[in-house]
Amino acid sequence: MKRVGIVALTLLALFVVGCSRTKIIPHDEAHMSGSSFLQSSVTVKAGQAVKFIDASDGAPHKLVIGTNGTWTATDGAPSQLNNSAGMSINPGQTIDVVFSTPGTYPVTCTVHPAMQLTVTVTP
Ligand SMILES: [Cu+2]
Repeated sequence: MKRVGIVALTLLALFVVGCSRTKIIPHDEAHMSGSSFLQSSVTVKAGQAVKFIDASDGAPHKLVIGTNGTWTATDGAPSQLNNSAGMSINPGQTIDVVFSTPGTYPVTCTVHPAMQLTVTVTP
């Protein structure tokens, strides 16, 4: 019985260490640093919001639907991102953007053209 307890404790310790080392990003969050997205893709269901999160030590971004810093008009994309001016997001800010139409949407930043994120919207 003592042995089982030791094994359980060891497994629990490994689990805690593993969790603290792995930074798990929720599937609906798009994190940004000063000049990049911290992940390449994000997935939500139609009608759900993607949380765009600019780190507190990040930079102002202007996000648009498109690639290489250039907006591409895209049917079904959220209006905040589907225009040439883009959506401004500042350090420390989080903005929810609802994607209502299933599809695959590239998101880039007009300030930092290398920034690229793929938003997948499932039915
Ligand atoms: Cu940017």
